[in-house]
Amino acid sequence: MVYQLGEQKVDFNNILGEIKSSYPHEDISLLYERLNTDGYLCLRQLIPQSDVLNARKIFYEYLNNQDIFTDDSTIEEPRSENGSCFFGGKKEITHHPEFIKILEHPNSFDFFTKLFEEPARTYDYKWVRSVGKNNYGTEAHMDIVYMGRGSKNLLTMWIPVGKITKDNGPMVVLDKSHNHPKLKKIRDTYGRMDVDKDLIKGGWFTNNYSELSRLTKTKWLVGDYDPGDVLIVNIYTFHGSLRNNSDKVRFTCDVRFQPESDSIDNRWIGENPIAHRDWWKADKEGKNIEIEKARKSWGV
Ligand SMILES: O=C(O)CCC(=O)C(=O)O
Repeated sequence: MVYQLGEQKVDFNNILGEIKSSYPHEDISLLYERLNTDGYLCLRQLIPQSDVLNARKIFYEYLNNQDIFTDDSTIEEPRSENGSCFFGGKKEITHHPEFIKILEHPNSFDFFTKLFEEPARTYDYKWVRSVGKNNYGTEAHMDIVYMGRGSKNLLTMWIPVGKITKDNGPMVVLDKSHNHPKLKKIRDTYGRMDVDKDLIKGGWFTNNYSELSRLTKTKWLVGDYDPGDVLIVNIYTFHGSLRNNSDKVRFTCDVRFQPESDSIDNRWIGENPIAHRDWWKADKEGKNIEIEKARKSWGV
């Protein structure tokens, strides 16, 4: 089967691999080890399926009210000519009680409290996304460049809002990339960048995923997801998304967790977080610089 990763068409066995599954009932020290070794955890059935499907219903109705879908759409198979919408910080959807239920589920707090060996805290800001056909969620990046002013123990949790198969454009993670020795120079340059200060367009490192798999000799891992499954990544783990090769719109949301006693990136907390205010303003004014130019100056 052929997939599209960034600008490239790729054979599954070429630079893609199957993601390793983990389960919430496994021993927490084992899961901690696995996260630290692989840079990610694909936790199956962390959140009750019924809660995820309730959020899906709300999101479907919300988008349907904006005439996003074609007439033959159903909640199981939403179709659209241009179904990609980014709802970062859009509280009418991110803070809808059915979304908050899955974004801040007690099962997640229990899990992260065990993992951190102390109470867990989450940003007030949340992200909800839909991705239409022929489109993709993100290019290859590390989350530190967007949220690196606080805890370095911050973890991203990506939540499929419904079933997501490989042809529906799921997230991909570069195996063991969070501390890979071949990526040290990239961590020491790109990984120290702050999009709101350095004003780099997009913030993505590359849309050429194979340059990173060639450099590290590791694969981009991907899976098929049922409602209730989640993917957790370290802030230095390279991740991105497969292109949505299906005609079904992909629904997801993402949320951050960190140890409560660690310092927190204040762009993401409070009633109305400032988020990327400075970066977005610079973008409107055409002041953000291209990543290619920044990479040249960093020598990576
Ligand atoms: O939704 C996606 O495919 C990627 C999301 C992502 O990059 C993130 O949550 O940090």
